[in-house]
Amino acid sequence: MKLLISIVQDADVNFLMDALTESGYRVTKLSTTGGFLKKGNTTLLIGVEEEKLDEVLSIIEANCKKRNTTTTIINPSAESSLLTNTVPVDISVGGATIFILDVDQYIRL
Ligand code: 2BA
Repeated sequence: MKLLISIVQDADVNFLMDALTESGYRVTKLSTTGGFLKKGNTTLLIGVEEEKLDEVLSIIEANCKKRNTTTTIINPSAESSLLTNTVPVDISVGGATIFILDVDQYIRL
């Protein structure tokens, strides 16, 4: 068995969870925050048999979109004035960031 730790954008979560549960997969949703943008995102824990891994990855890919956003970062070469100290950068977020771990044991009591 594998455990997928899947970080997705909040806007994709409901569609993704519906698609996964309708296909018979069990999912746990955690509210999380990205370290770079400091904005909310969602982490899904999905335990899945190895032979179903590709199907789950396809469902995630089909439901998680790439989106562009802008943030500001500190410009280290700028003078200390607040206006010139930050620069805007364009960022592409998503579709999904997925960690796939081997599950040692899966117990439901
Ligand atoms: P955030 O950390 O808020 O990152 C949002 C987006 O900002 C990232 O999208 C990426 O495009 C950009 N970004 C992140 N760190 C950056 C950096 N040091 N320099 C320049 N750009 C940077 P995604 O790659 O799609 O990641 C979406 C979210 O997935 C992340 O939100 C974070 O919560 C999670 N994530 C991604 N990679 C991770 C990792 N290696 N470990 C833990 N969480 C990760």
